[in-house]
Amino acid sequence: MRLIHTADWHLGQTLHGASREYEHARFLDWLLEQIAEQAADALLIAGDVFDGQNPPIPALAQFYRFLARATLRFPDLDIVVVAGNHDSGSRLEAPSPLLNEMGVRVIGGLPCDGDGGFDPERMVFPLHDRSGAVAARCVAMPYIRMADLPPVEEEEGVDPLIEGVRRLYAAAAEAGRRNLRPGEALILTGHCYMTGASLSELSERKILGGNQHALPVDVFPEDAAYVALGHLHRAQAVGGRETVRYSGSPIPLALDENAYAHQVALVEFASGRMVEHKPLRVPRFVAIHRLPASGKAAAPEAVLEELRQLALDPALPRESWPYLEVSVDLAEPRPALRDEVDAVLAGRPARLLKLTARLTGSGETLAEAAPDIELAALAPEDVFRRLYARSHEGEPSPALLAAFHELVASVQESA
Ligand SMILES: [Mn+2]
Repeated sequence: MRLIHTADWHLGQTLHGASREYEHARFLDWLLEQIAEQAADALLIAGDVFDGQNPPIPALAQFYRFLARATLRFPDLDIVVVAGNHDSGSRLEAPSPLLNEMGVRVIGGLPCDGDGGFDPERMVFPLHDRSGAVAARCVAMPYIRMADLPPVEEEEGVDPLIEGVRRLYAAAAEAGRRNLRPGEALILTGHCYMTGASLSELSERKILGGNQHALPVDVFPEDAAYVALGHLHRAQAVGGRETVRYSGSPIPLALDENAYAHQVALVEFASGRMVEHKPLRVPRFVAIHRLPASGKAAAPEAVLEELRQLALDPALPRESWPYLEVSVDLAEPRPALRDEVDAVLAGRPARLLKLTARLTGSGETLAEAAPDIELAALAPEDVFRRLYARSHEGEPSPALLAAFHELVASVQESA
């Protein structure tokens, strides 16, 4: 049995104002081809299908169009989807009556029995191999919210939050085991933050009580043949267990994720065990260029020159023009910097997403720079010079000082 594990699509995302719809469309086309080429029997989507609780209409259309194409083209493909912290679990689950008929299982929140208690049986789904035989039982655990956790009695050295998650996984895995026949693999999903994992600061929101509540890998029972995780955008195994993995996101969701090897995971099982794990690299449909390419901060002239020299492909259609992030160190004011960058890019096939000017002054506030001086004892020009030194190096130019005095005079006149 071969499954494709993916997560963190974040359909509907915008990156510094740029729509990702084109990249997502290309990824979903590519994924359909991979399902065919790799002869996958199952597809697991481990949360954060959408970027927000109320996804934009094109994102909803994209998801359902994908499911329709996948189920039409691969009628025997088992598809399991769980909600992540970005998704609205109930919104994701709402079309379940239709999706179930198509062989798509969606778990948005912990399933309950008639009395409102946790009913893990309802989150266990069979995964079939090519012959149609059950090869695995997938325990589809979605993102766990604080309110989902069972009450845990106070005990020395026991973190009630981690213990609560552990008990939920234990109950869920037990439900999986009750269904398991010899030779079948026990597969779990999860959307959570694990200890010892590396993350991007910008786009992976800390979840479930924050970073201090990262989960230890032993919340997942040892007899799980595979744990398909979502939430972190960098593909990685967790806690030294090769069978507990984040698939990572298929596209970079922040500029600093540019260097990640974005992929989906092809995982093969035989006789109830994982026998192979293979990353399938997702092609990059839109390039990201971060300048300076050296990663070292540089002055505006150097960065503008690098931007001038940047090789760009004029044959690219607009939707695949590369994204640019430009960072400049500013030792003195340069109010026209944005215009200068725009001028270098005018008529060229690239999209500037982010321009960062880092001021190289002392960074000290007035109180830090002169703790013993009363503000009233300073002349306006002294205050101005200290403000200048906070942001910039050297002395303000005579023209800037003259403009400042003109401004002071006009304020005093009107007062
Ligand atoms: Mn997430």
